[in-house]
Amino acid sequence: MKQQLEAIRASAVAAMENAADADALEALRVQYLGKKGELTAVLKQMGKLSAEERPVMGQLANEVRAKLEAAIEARAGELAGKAMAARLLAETVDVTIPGEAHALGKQHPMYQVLDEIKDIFIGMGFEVIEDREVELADYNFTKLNVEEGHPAREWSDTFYFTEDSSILLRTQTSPMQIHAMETRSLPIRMIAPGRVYRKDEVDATHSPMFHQIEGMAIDKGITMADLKGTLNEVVKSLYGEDTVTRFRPHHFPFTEPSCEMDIQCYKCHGAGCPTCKGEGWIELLGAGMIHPKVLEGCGIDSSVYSGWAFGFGLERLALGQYKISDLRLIFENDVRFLEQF
Ligand code: 2NM
Repeated sequence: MKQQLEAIRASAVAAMENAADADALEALRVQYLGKKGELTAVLKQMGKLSAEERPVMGQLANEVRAKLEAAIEARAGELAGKAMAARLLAETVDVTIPGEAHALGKQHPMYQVLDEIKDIFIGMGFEVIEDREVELADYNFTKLNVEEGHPAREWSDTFYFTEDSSILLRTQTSPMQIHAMETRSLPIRMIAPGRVYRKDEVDATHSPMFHQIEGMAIDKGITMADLKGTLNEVVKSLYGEDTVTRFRPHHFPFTEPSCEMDIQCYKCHGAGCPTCKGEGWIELLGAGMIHPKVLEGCGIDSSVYSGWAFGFGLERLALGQYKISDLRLIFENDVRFLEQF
């Protein structure tokens, strides 16, 4: 029995010292110390020993057991250390590597202009209203006094969704003003900025999608003097206190009377230069007194209320303001272009 115990000790300790991993070590523990293990099997034969031999063998067996347990513990510690070292190596973070630089975006120049315009109108008590881009032809045309058969309603100019020409991508932001007239209580002071769509080929001055900003004021006793006074103030806020303006008669179906507003060229002050193409004046926007038919169509009594309205293209304004020569640059979103503003 002594030789058996010595043999177990020698082979078990050698095997444990070389156990490849925690699983192998556990298998060895079961093999030697488990209920059906080799050491346990030897101990079960103790009963056959004489009274003198039994305590001697008992002591030796306990020594062997202690030796095996110590070998398991020692190897487990070694294996854990190795595993930790491998993990540290695998998960090493070099805190001295410089961080990744993330490029910061910037507001698009056209939206910078839009924000400036919004701020000016908000300061004058106007609300900013945005609405749907898919519209009924009724709201985009008919209620604006653009009757069926009007050239602006041609299929060649407008993106229609239906064969009967009743649903379309709005060609102007005015339908927002119609919705406001129908749903809001008076008085109304609002501006309506947003995308509009027309079937235009892309070139330096055209795009099938562009931005408009329209606005209006409706109340009792509103006159053309309010239109001129308000728009003059807006333009002075945008281009400077000494900006000179002029109003020319024009025609729009939705306003009567209608006008166009020019500013005297901020570059040459009227003398004529490349900026104003020799004109001395720069065309800025269209405006007018809202047609009584438009007011009545929205349920507003035109014998009590009157209003003025205006509209202009935002891209054209931004192009002029930043001296950008090609509309396409506005939409390409090339960072090298956008960074310049
Ligand atoms: C323009 C020029 C003149 C305009 C009129 C209306 C409405 F809905 F009140 F009738 N909205 N926008 C208007 C007037 C738009 O754009 C060149």
